[in-house]
Amino acid sequence: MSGVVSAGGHARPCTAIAGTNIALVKYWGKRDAALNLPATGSLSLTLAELGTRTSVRFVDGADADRVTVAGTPADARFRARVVAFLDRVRARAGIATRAEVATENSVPTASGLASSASGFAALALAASRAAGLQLSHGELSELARLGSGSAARSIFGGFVEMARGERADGRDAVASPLALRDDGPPWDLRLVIAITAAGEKAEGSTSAMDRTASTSPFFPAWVASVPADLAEARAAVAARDLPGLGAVAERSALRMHATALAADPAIVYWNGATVAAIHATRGLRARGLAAYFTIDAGPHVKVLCAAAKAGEVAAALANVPGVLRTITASPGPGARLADTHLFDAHERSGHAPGAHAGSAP
Ligand code: 2P0
Repeated sequence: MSGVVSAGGHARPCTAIAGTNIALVKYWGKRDAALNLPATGSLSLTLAELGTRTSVRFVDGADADRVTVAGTPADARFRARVVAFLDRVRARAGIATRAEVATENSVPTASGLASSASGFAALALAASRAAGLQLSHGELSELARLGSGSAARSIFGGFVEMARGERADGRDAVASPLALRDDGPPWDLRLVIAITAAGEKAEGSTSAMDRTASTSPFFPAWVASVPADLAEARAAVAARDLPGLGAVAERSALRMHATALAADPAIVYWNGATVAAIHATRGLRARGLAAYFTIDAGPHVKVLCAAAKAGEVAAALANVPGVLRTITASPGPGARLADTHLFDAHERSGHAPGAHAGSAP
């Protein structure tokens, strides 16, 4: 296919925005590494404020892919991941043209929250469109999954369920949005994130989940436990039942970390402030405030609560020794196209806009 490249050599740029997502029923472990197929399903909430904007254009005659992050050339590891992903898009579109990719994260620098979920969701949408492909949401989710398992969920907004799938080719390992009952009360939720350390996480999820699967004696029990958690979480979302959803979320996060702690060598993502924030959240609950924590592959603690209680939760977490700051995020939409291309901004100003920074996809 050659129609994507104009006579001037630069194809029409496509830009996509995606929010990151936080799993309330966790994904931890793969059933196939090559196709990045999860060992279990998962269930998440897509966020509005924390995400990625990515612009892609295919450039006729270019001899290599060019990848920038916040206006600066990407490091070799990140670039290799993006190039491998572009290769999949090119193969699907039947083109060989190299691309320019400009990406930036709306995540505070050094917060450790820069996300491959929003990164590969935005890249899947922007790169496929720039290559002339019109993929369905399900196809985009499948494509995003090949970049990062959690990215499959960020194609959709709000509550999202990722299917484990049964097929060897992964066509059914895709996410889909969870519907809320139309006749229910408004469900205005927030996620208050307690930042408990600066900088990158200790070990990336991919290697940590692989080691958990191959060495943790608890891994089979973890995998067996997830379908019941998914069913319970799905029902709690449908019923807008915050205590019900929160109870599953805490259980899922603790079981995920328990199975990782039992790997050899052990995977310990928590620090002292992580544990203190867990206790603070339980303390809020003992005083009647419905707040529920989850923890990902890092030391930060993310607390789900009603929007009206987010200020109180943030204040309580900010008082926990070792908590550096809090960020309050709202539920957000799925991946979407945008009109403002990063190339234009970077070419005009010579540098990235200061409001966006980050170091991961
Ligand atoms: C999740 N995490 O469900 C879980 C919980 C972290 C803890 O998905 O190897 O970057 O690229 O598929 O998606 C982070 O792992 O891993 C993750 P890969 P990914 O959100």
